[in-house]
Amino acid sequence: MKLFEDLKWRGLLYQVTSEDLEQKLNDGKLTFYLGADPTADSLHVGHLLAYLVAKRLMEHGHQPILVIGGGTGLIGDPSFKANERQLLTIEESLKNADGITKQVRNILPNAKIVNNYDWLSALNTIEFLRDIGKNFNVAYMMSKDSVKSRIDNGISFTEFAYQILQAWDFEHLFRRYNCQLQIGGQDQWGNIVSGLELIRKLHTIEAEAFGFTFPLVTKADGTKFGKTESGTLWLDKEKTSPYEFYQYWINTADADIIQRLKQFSFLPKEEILQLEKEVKERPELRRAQRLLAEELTSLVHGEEELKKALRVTEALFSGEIKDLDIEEIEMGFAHLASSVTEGDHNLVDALIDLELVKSKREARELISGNAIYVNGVKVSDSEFIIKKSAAFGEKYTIIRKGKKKYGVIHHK
Ligand code: 629
Repeated sequence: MKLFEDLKWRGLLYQVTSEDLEQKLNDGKLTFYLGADPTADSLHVGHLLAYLVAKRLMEHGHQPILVIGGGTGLIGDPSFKANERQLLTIEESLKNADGITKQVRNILPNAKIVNNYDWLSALNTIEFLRDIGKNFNVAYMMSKDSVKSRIDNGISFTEFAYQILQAWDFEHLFRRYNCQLQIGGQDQWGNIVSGLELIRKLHTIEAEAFGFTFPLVTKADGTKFGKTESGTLWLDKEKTSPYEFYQYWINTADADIIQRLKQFSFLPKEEILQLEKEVKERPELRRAQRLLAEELTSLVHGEEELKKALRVTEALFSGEIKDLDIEEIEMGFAHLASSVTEGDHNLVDALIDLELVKSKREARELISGNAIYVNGVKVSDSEFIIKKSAAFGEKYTIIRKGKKKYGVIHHK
């Protein structure tokens, strides 16, 4: 299938700056760019979608430039943000830029990566106001949807000027690398258009430059995509373990899974249509969810981590956790209800501490009723003592109540 048609079918085209883009995209060979500001030390799944769109373009022969916003990150993009941002220190920004550069390189190993701090920090004030600022009309800048709400509620000159910097980036990349296309999520439309207009003013009105945006990812139940109980779904495995990452995708609702496969997976259309049938006929198999979870966990974390995530998933499902190693235990249980103890601990008290039972009596009943497992082994003695020496890595004792309820004892 042609690229433009494929992007459209996958729901990855929201706005395009010109009808001519269809032909350009289908022909291949454009140099295009995508930017991300180092506002945190890791990317999240919202960014992932953007880099996957870049990957699709690459696979059709287009050349990517991935901009790390070391400069713009120090200013703060106000687009669709309700409040003024807290400024990052230079150190934070550099550290964050380092972290996200590694992640970007991991997702798109062959892409060119540049940092806009390199050219934005060289810009002097007179040049900025005379040569660049003259091309921007304030009333027009204020009318953009992305900043409109902030005009009444408060916006600093710093954030207001952000769109000029992003516009200048596009012009800079156009001039230096003949970069003709910028892509981004729908929140970036205003910034992308500013760049095109600047290019036309500084070059010629016919200058061939384009932009397109992809839509915000939504869920059928109206809750926010990319959020878990513990917060944002990060790409950094220290912040979101590969197991949690895998679980997020495997738990995608049937109502959302086909859309998610279209946007996030590289499976061809025919296979996705086949899966659509399967989801309708045999939803209990969750094959579509499994395929997506495996593809993305392997892409972001690699085959080894995917294997561990699968082992942990299987162990938690079957209750057979005896053979997991300490790393896998941490992956699967670190984010669960836990209590800390020094040395050994009585099982009945542990059940109460973990709020798995309401009373000692309930605890004893469950134990004698064979409903309690310690580290994957059934315990029927209500005097049972949990020993630090028998814990996983002498650190974690995993307690299970019934089939699915877990708690963790951390031994100090
Ligand atoms: C300089 C900076 C540029 C071009 C872009 C940028 C960053 C841009 C931005 N992007 C978001 C971010 O950094 O703020 N001003 O978190 C984010 N982006 C990916 C998608 C996005 C967008 O990195 O475009 O829509 C999320 O899906 O919010 O010269």
